[in-house]
Amino acid sequence: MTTQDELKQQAAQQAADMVEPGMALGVGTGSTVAFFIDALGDRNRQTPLNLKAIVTTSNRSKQQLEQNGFVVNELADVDQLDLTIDGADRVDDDLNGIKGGGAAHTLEKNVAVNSKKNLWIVDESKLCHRLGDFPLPVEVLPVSAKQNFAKFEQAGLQPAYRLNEQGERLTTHYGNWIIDLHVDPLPVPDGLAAYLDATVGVVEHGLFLHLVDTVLIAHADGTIERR
Ligand code: ABF
Repeated sequence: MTTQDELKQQAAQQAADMVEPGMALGVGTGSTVAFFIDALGDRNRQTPLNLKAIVTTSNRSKQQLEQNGFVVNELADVDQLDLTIDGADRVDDDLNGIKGGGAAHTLEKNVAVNSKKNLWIVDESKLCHRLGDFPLPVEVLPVSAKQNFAKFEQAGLQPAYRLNEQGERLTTHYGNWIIDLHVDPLPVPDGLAAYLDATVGVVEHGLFLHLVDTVLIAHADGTIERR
């Protein structure tokens, strides 16, 4: 039987094969991306890819890239990325997704929008027809979190602060808090995204709409589907 990790690994391997020499590459975060980084390292050791730049979205990925012999750049050092490879928490039928289960979606979105192409690698457990069964993460400034929370509550978005292992509000890399919204299904993702984009105090939300070009999906039967 193919385990979920083996499925992720197969999709990650295919993604590594899609990286072209000399690219400026974005690399995301998560357990699937971890397999991708090792596969990319193997490929680079066999035949150097001479990547122009590599930007990543977490310290964990950065460390793993460096262990694989890559030099990691900051987004600020790069004009534009050619391709970004990342995972996702949910992907719907239109290739829209939710990210931010690891509270890193602000940097993930900044990397994604500054990349000519975006590729996600997921196993089939991430697929859904409509977004909503995974809570929607919203990173907010602590200074106005109370008012934002109340506004989300009034709008029927069922907000909840994300907590850390100590039961305190989880603080993001940028010193902000995460409010998870619970609306299943999300009736109009574009409308909700526009509402959140227009809400002062919201730093970034985890709706990634019309951003991804290709998704590699590892199915339980061992096939990799490309959408
Ligand atoms: C989340 O986890 C995402 O933003 C990330 O890309 C995703 C995928 O992780 P995994 O591959 O472990 O499911 O935080």
